[in-house]
Amino acid sequence: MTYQWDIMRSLGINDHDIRKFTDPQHWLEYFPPLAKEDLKSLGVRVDWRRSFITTDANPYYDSFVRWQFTKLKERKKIKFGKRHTIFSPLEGQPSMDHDRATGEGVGPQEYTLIKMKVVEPLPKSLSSLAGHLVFLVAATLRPETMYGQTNCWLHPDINYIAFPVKTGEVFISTTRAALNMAYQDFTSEYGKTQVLLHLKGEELMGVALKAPLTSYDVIYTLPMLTIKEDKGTGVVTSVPSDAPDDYAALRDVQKKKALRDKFGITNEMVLPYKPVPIIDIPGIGNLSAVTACDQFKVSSQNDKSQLEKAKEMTYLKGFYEGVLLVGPHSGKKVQEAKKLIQGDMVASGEAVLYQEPERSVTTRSGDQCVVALTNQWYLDYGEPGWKETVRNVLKGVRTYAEEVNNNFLTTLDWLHEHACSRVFGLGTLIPWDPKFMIESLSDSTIYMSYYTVAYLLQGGVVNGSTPGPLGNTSRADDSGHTKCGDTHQPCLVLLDCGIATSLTHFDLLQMRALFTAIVKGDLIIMLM
Ligand code: ANZ
Repeated sequence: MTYQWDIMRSLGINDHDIRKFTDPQHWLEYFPPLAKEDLKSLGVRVDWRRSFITTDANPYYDSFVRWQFTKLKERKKIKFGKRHTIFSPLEGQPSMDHDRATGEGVGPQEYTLIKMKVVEPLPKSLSSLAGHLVFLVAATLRPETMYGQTNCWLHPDINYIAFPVKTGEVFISTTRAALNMAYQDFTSEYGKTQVLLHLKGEELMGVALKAPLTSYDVIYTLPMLTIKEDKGTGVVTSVPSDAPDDYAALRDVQKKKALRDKFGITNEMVLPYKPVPIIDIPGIGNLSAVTACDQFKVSSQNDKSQLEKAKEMTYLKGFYEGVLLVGPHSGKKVQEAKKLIQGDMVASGEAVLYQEPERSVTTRSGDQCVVALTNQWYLDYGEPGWKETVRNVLKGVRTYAEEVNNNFLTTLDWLHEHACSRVFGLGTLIPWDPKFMIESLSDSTIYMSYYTVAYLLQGGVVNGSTPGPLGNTSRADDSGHTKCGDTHQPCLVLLDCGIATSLTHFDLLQMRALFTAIVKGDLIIMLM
């Protein structure tokens, strides 16, 4: 492991001086002049008068960002509430892209957790939980297929835990999934799970379960060797009619007596269970996984390459063209039925919604992130009206390549709520709630525009400690308020005084549309 201290030493800084970096401000004073010298020695041509620090160490920039956020707040673009966010338990705050060592761009993935109730009397391995309602909770992206469940998969070598949730019920999942749930208000103490039992998958084989919607009265836990420990809950519900993985694995257990014997699985737990037709896919039929596995001659659950082909054939077509054959939503397209069935199961208490990072996210401090429900200020980028405004602005923007324009449009489509507050770090405090800081990607959305006038305000003094050519009218005083006493003032001053110059510069940068938007105080981020 390389410590920060080692990195600082490798830069040629002695131990005595390294200590000074415990004060975050020291970073701001130490590195900028060195970076400038390095860039100069590379021959980079830079207008150094436009250099500035982007934290509250620089009152000009600080008031610029406070102005921006006050404007957004006034226009009701910033809201407060509990939101799902990628979160570091170690740091106790959301982990944004630039905080991450791995997992840049990774967001939360929602799963439906299917509550598969362990039939009483509880099996021996769970006997200490007698008196509780115990559930194996399976993470699925396909709630509409629950009519076709034939069994539940567990990996014999994975470790699971049993833990209580707020409702008094007991859930069984991997520790990793339980931690995510604990940060999503599942457990009585936020972020904490109380472990009632540690269980290896093999101890849970052949357990009888009652699962929602399936036509089988009782289904059983069976071994699957391809379950991933770092995905979902490690508990997987099996729908062999529509999931090639499930069909291949069920066939394995049905064909291989030795496999059943190894895990104490009796014939009754497996042999009577057949894939149930629940979804018709035009051109493939009503047992799409069976058809696909046959067509690609999938030999077993480990036949990865053929399974991939089988899944490719069924999944996409299933989603867009599949039609449900059973239940109250029979006749509806899968696309439409998915949400309805999910909603029905959540309302009846048979399922709960759960989220986890789409892929592994680790912070720079080495922590594995979870998805947490946290109270935070967030930018409501998903708001349709706001998106429409930006689409309209975009129509007037001439991008050099068509591709750039398309990228903006695609981004607009997926952009949604974006956490913009954090608990610690360097930056600008949220003007109306200074116990939070503005997250440093959120405050960088329109900061490029500051370059156009930075030299007028600061004249190249990076922390703004001496007034620039415009005088010090827009500087904040010690209390953090501008001298004019109005948080809007700095930018008005900035625009009023700098307008002629900045317009030229915006033209130069072909960013006129952006500038127009700033003057109106409208959303800019999507144009960046
Ligand atoms: C029922 C079902 C029916 C599923 C169906 C798929 C198709 P992707 O799309 O790759 O994210 N799953 C869940 N957790 C798993 C784990 N830890 N290891 C292996 N498989 C796991 O896969 C999501 C699907 O993978 C989930 O949806 C689950 O199977 C399975 F026709 O549930 B599905």
